[in-house]
Amino acid sequence: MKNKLYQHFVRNKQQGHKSFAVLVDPDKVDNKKIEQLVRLATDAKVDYFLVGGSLLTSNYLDECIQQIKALCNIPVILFPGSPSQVSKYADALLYLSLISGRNPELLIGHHVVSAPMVRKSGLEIMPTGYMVIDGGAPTTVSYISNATPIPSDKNEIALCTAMAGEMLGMKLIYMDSGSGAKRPIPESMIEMVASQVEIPIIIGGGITEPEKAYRNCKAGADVIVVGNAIEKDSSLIKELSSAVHSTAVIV
Ligand code: 1GP
Repeated sequence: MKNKLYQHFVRNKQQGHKSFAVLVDPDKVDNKKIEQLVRLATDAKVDYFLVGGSLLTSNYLDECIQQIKALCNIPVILFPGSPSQVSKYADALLYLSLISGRNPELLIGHHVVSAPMVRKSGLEIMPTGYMVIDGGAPTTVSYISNATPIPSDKNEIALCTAMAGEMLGMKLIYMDSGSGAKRPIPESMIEMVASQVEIPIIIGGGITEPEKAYRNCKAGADVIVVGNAIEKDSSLIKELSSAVHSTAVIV
């Protein structure tokens, strides 16, 4: 099985390098917007594009990825909201299991149904323990997943969930307060999880300021994901990316 990108994640973690990922929702872009986004992302040395959404209504996923790949070498990682969001044009797939919820379909059901298709895609598969954290108001992911998010002040629940995910063999932990969350994940929660989990940790949801991205990295995040804030103001890419990359960590 391919694991080139994952090795990259692990190496970065070992060396204390933090990464910045831009989330692209195919429903919210067109070829022109992608061209602009790719230009800004290349200039800002963005590490990854994540592509997907909790709910996609357009049929633009394949074309969107092909367009990004034609314009740059930034790896494209699928962040699928459903099994239909698998595209062979991407480099890798976050194979998400919603370990913070108790919805069997999102823990294993969808995976069983889509396994042959996922295998056939030839994508690099990254088994990811996906944890939704309460972001102050219902988000698309909390509604669609039909699963209760982890309360944002229950650091121990987050820690035990992430530990269980790691021991079950997940290769990444993605803690997400949902796209456009009112409140991003508190640093204290990131710090607690990072103190006892060795696999790379992705943090996203409601991050709008470079300072918050920086503090999250200091707390132990390995990859910061921003979507919504960049959709509103794409010039933020540069500041967010510099803030993440400026995090000096002694390892
Ligand atoms: C959502 O973590 C991602 O799943 C990014 O969230 O769109 O709020 O940046 P935002």
